[in-house]
Amino acid sequence: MKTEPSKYGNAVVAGHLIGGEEVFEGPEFEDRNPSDFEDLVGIFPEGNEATLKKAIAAARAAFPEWSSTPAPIRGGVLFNLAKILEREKETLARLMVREVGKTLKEARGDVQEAIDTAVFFASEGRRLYGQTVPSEMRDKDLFTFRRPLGVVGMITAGNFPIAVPSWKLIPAVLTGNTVVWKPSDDSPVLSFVFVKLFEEAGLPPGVINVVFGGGKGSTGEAMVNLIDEGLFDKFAFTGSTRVGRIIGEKAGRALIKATLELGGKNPLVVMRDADLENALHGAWWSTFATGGQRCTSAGNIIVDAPIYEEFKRRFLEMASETKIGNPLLYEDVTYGPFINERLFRRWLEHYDWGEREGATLLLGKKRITKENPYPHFFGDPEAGLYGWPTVWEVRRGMTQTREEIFGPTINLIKVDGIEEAIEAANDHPYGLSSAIYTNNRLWAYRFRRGIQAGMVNINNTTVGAEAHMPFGGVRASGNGARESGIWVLEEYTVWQAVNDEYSGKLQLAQMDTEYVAPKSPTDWRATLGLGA
Ligand code: UN1
Repeated sequence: MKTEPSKYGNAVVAGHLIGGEEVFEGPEFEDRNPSDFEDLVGIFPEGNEATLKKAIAAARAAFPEWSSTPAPIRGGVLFNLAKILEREKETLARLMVREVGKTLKEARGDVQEAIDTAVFFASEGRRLYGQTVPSEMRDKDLFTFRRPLGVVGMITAGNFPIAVPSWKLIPAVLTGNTVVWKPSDDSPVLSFVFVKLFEEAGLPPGVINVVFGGGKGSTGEAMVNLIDEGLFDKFAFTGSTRVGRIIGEKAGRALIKATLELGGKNPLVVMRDADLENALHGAWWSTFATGGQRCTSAGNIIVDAPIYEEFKRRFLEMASETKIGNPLLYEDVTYGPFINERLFRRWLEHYDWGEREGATLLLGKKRITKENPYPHFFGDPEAGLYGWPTVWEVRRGMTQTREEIFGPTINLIKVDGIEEAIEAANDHPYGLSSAIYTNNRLWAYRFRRGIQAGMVNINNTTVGAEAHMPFGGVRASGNGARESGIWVLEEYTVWQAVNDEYSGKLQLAQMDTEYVAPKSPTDWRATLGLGA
C-alpha cells in the first residue's frame, strides 16, 4: 500500500489481499469521492478470473487450520475486532463520509452496526450450540454439531460499506469458514482497511481474501461464473434482484446455499388515528436518509383518506426544507450525493415513467445544478451528482409504485381504510421492510399478518434494523435467507448428526427398537352400560 496526497486526504493505492499478501494484478480503476469528483480516494486493481482463482486457493488452503481452531478462540478474534473497530470508529466513519458520501451521523451508525455484530458473534463462539438428542435405543446417544461449509464467496454493495459486509464476514469466520470477498468498487478503501483490522485482531492470513473490481462485465461477473466450476461452498450477495436470480440459479445447480439480500419497495402506511407528528418524521427519515439509497428506504407512503390532505401538506413542507449538500463540509445535511453515476442515471429514469404515466410531481427537479438550484443546498452542487428531494402523487399500479428507485424519491398513495392500505402496501413484487403508523392494535396486527415483508415496523421507520434481528425479505427481495443474530448461523453452517452407540452390539433402529404395543381395548360403552 502507498498513498499520495489528494483534495480531502490521501489517496490509497493498494492491491488485492490474497493469503495476507498484497497482489497487484489487473488494470487500475479510480475510486473518487462522490461529493466532489476532484478528490481521488483510492486506486485499486480490477481482478480477473485468475486473480479470483488465486484468492479461492488461498481461502481453501487456510480452511483446515481455521476450521479446526476452537470456536471460542475464533470468537476471541472477533472480540479483539470489536475493540479495534471501536477505537477506529471515528476514522472509519470519516473515511466513509469521504468515500461514499454518507453523512457523519449515518456513517457512525454504519460502523456501530459492525461493532454490534462483532460483539454478538464474539460471544457466540462460546455457544455455537448443538443439541443432545435422546436415542430410541438403549446405551446409545445422539448429538448434533454445526459444521462450517468451506470457502464462501461474497459480493456486497457500497451503500453500507462496513455494516453489510460485517453481517456476512463476521458470522462466516466465527463458524470456521474462509472467505473470498469482492466488495463494491464504490468502497475499496474502506474494504481494504476493514480486512486490515481483521488481521490486526489476529485473523490468520488467507481466512479473508479480497479481490477488488466492478460488477457487471468485471470481477463480480467472473466470480459469479466460478460458482459453475464448483469452486465455492457457499455464496452470499447483497445487490440487485436481477443479479440475485443469476446467483441463485447457479448456486442451485452447484448444490450450494446462497444468501440473497435483494431489492425492496418498502411501504409505509399512515392510518387516520396515527400520531401525525411522529408519522411525518418517520416517513421523512425513511424516504431521505442516505438519500434513499438503502434497501430498506421507503418506496411508497400510503395514507388513509381522512388525513391525506393534511399529511401531504405537512410532508411537502418537511421534504422541501431537507438540507442537502457535501457532507464532508456541512455536517448537518440530511443527505449527500448519489454514490455513483449508475445509481444517479437509474434514479433519473423514474421521472420519465412518472411523466409518461401521468403521475403528479409535487416536488423535485431532477439533478441539482447551478442553473437548477435547490434552496437548501450546501456546497458546490456540480462537484458531485446531487438529486432534488422528489415527491409524487400517484395512483396504484403505476411503474414507479412497483419498481425500486433507490434515490431521494417517494410516492404518496391515498387509500380508504386498513384493508385497502394493506392491499396497496403489497402491490409491488418485493417484500423486504414495511411500516405502519397507527394506535389501533387491531389495524397494526392486521397489517403485520397481511403484509408480505420480512420486516414489519409498528410506529417506527422502514429503515434502521437492529444488528441482532433477522434481516431479509420475501418475494423478489431475497430467497428467504436471513442475516444477523442467531438466524444467520443457518447460512454458514450445516448440521452434522452423530450416533454414539456404546452397547457394544449391533442394534438396529426401527427394527430392534422396544416399541410398546397397545393392549386390547376396553369397551367403554359396555362398561358404562350405554348400549350399542
Ligand atoms: C441495506 O441498505 O442494504 O436497516 C442495509 C437498515 C440498515 C441496513 C440497511 N441497518 O436500514
